[in-house]
Amino acid sequence: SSAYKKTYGNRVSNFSNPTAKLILETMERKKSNLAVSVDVTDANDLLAIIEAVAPYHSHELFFKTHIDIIQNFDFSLIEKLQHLSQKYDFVYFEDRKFADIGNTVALQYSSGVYKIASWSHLTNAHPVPGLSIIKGLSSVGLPLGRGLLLLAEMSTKGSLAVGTYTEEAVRMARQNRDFVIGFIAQKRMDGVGSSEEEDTSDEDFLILTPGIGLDAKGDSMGQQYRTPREAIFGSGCDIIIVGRGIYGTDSKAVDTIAAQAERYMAEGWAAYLARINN
Ligand code: 5FU
Repeated sequence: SSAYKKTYGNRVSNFSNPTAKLILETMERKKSNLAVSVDVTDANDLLAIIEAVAPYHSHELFFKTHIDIIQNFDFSLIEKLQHLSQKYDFVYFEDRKFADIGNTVALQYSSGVYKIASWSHLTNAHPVPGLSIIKGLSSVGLPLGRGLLLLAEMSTKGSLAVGTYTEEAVRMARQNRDFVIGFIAQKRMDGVGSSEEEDTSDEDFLILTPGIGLDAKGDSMGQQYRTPREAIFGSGCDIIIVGRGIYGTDSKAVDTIAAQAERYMAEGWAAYLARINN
């Protein structure tokens, strides 16, 4: 009954949250488990990369943003982003990594310059403040049908999110299944941190995993890469997050970016097919 062996489509009914359902349905329809992380500082580059990738292959499931690194931001960018997501049928994941008390994160999520809850289907949070952070974010996100991931692990060398910290993150999620739809993690979390009496065999969480690269092992600042196959087949993650592996470190031609996206998309999907057919 483990979600590891199930198709994405057959897992839709494991979730009540509309964003989780949307993600799984989109994966099944597009035959893709690729999230493209676009960490550029110019709004025009962000739009150009989405336009480079989305129309040709339209396999991308997510575009993951760090909206606070855009230097020429104004809210018209959000209107353009929303237009693109409707046109090309993909989902936004603002990688905000909230980490404060419930009251503060509710304001950071709803308000300020970026009004993240108004446009981003999915966002994430560090579990370090405890349940307060889920209370705060769900007060804003749940009525809008948004979803949340907890950072149960990180991809960087020496990450402190290990052991009992990871187990507590999973317990926090288990108590809030209506809003917490999964984790940023390096592996499946089935049964992690559950007591012997607890039956978690039907439990399902989406595992989005960063730190994916086919050509590099890491960067000079502690990032560590593994292949889509290691992540999806080997470790049971559901969605690969790829940034510099696709758009490079210096500006690349549109067709190069599109070809790289296609390459990661194909590797990720092949690893998923190997997993469910194994
Ligand atoms: F939570 C995490 C993590 O543990 N590792 C990450 O790399 C998030 N990330 C993000 O994924 C990071 O902020 C980047 O936006 C992205 C990875 O980008 P890369 O260019 O593929 O290394």
